[in-house]
Amino acid sequence: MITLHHLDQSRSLRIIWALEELGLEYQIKHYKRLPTFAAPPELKAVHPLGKSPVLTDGDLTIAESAVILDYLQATYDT
Ligand SMILES: N[C@@H](CCC(=O)N[C@@H](CS)C(=O)NCC(=O)O)C(=O)O
Repeated sequence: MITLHHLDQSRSLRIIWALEELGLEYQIKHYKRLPTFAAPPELKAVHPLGKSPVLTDGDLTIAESAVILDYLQATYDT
């Protein structure tokens, strides 16, 4: 199962767009920004810098929006 670690008001929206365009099944783990607009500390459990987006696909974990988009296209775009 694909899981997108999605932060409010972030470039993670690009990944949702790609997942929808590719017609993939996925789940979203949603993180709300703190009042300071920083990401919440829970995001550090999936990314050492606490940044979003992060995508997991089975045992694979990928950070960086451009790399995630490349991965989705290379793996799932027929
Ligand atoms: N180069 C990274 C940038 C990741 C990044 O800076 N994400 C921002 C949201 S667009 C973030 O997580 N900000 C929260 C924070 O730094 O506390 C990418 O394209 O994925």
